[in-house]
Amino acid sequence: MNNFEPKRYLITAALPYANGPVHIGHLAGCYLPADIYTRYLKAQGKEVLFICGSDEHGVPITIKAKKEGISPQQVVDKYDGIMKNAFKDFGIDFTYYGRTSSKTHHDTAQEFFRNLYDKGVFKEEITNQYYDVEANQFLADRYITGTCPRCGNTNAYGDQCEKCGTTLSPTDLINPKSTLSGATPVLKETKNWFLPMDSIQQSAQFQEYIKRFDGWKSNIKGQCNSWLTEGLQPRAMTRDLDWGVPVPVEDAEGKVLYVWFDAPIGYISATKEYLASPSCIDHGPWTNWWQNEDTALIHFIGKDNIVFHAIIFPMMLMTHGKYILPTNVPANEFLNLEGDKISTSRNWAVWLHEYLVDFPNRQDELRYVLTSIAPETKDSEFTWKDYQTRVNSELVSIFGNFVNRVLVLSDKFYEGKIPSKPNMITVQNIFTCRQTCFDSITQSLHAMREDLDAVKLRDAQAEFINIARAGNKYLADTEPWKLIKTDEEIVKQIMFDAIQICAKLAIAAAPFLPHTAIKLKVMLGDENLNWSSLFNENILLENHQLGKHEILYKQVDDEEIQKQLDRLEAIKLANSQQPEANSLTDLKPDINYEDFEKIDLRVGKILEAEKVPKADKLLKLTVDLGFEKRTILSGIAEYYKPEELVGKLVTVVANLAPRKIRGIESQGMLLMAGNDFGKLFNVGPEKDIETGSVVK
Ligand code: B3M
Ligand code: ZN
Repeated sequence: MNNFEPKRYLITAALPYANGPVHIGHLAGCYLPADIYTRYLKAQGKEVLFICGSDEHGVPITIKAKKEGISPQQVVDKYDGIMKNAFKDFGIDFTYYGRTSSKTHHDTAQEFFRNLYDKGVFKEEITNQYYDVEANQFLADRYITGTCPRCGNTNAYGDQCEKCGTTLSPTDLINPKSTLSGATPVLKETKNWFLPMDSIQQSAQFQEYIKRFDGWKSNIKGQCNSWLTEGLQPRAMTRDLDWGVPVPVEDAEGKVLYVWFDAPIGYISATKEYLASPSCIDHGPWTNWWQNEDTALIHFIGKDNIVFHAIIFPMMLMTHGKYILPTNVPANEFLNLEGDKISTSRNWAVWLHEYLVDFPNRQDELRYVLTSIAPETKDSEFTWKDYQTRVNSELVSIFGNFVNRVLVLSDKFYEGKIPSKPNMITVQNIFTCRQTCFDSITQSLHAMREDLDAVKLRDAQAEFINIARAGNKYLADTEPWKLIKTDEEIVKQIMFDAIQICAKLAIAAAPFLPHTAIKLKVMLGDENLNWSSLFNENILLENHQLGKHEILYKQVDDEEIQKQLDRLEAIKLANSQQPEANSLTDLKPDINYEDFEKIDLRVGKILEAEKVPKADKLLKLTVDLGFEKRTILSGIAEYYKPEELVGKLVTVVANLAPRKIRGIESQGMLLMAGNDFGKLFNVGPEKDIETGSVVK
């Protein structure tokens, strides 16, 4: 791959499952880096397609449909639009966003399968799969739960134990249960088509291909090498499922393509769709993009998708024979949120659409912070405090402040016109400051470019901020606002320089902070500033009229952050009261009597109940404990209407330390019983007994 000068770049970002909205983990892990890199390539005038789309097949979709009581098609129709809008709002500038439910996709995926089938690539195998007799269907791995043979977690899935992280196969589970009916599944024979990954691994072509890993990021190399060392196993490319692309061969009724077979082909079908669409002009035939060695194919993904993009998809492409193989797979690790894994089902996330409600027009602030902490080599963590610090002390105080100072002074001194430069002799007085500033900027620009080329976007963005830093230092060292009284000529030079630095910032901001870049270009009076002049000494010329200026970034204040923290605290509380599926036999470790005695349980009576604004799951209750009244927040809004609760006797943990949630102090907790099917029931005394009575 060394010295490879691609003619065109095909950038892909993992097709997100259309089963939920987009959160900051998605953005930081995959879509933002892909967008920055694509914008960088385009800025240089390269020919680029940036392809993505909704992954509308697979078990995650069917699970969501079951949960919401709607059809899989309704699920994907709903989320396809939501996801597309969220990406657009944050400036993720896909050339084309497709859907794997499209006809082109079904045709393309089926043709691809048929091609390998006709070549005799697949091994047909009869295996025993779990079957739910009551639900009358084969069970996907995710539809089977049971006890993990490694750690004893009774809630492990057929493909993985989420407690200890072990990869499992459904038959490994002790005491397996179907999540569809609760029945114990039986093994039943079924025929499927397997990709012989074991023998492909041995092929000369694959061995040649994996040499590319050497130039890739260490996290990918590491994961792939460990798969390869263990030895790859044949993997079924078809599944017994009723949602997906039908298997296009005889004797395959009730079977669909494995979602990881069809999804990456989605990149191909989306490319085809785009190139055939009226909005596309002049990008040549799709085969140029997929079947021509002049193309660089780069897959941006999260770490859970590595094996599929770096090993399985390339094996499919190579056995087909006509396709190019990935040039690079810059995968990121995971982003955590406030000390915990991001989780859609536990609502532990910052959702993009919700962020925009609380921080309207502040997309670039989030882009900036997520790039600063991108999990490029290891997992990283988003916290709201850190968000505040980075926005305030970097975007506001360094970048925004520099631009603002320059434009305010230009207005004041020259009515917004770029001053003419004085002769070189006059400039001698500020020679060193100036030299230091421009040396430092040139160095940062070079480093930024190298980092962008290497997809080290955190470092690249840090270099971008260094440019503004150097500009600030130049102003602080020369103090033009003082000099103007004594040395007007020198001030002209300083301000001329400072405006050039603003222009460099406007150009260099474009990949990272696209909304800001446009705004700043308008403020500088030239919307056409472009990458090719980034290294020029003089970008905007004497007498050029600058535009109107405004503040680039607002301070993030403490209340805004507290509001977000309160929201997460409320989610934590609601989650702590959610019944855990299949936790019936999952006992906590023993405690002794003294531990139990520490808990003061009392009978209380609910006097008032109301919803907590903007917290779907929470109710605010006033509870009479006999000796006093308490305010208690409880995460039971999904199970009880406020009016049903008034007058009910409840059991209260009366000595639980108060917690502040959504600005309200909660002074205790109600006991609730939860079952497997997601219901909650109040645990109160059987007969009317006076409030305040001790429960033990
Ligand atoms: N939909 C998994 C995911 O969303 C899967 C990616 C497909 S990329 C071809 O993480
Ligand atoms: Zn386990």
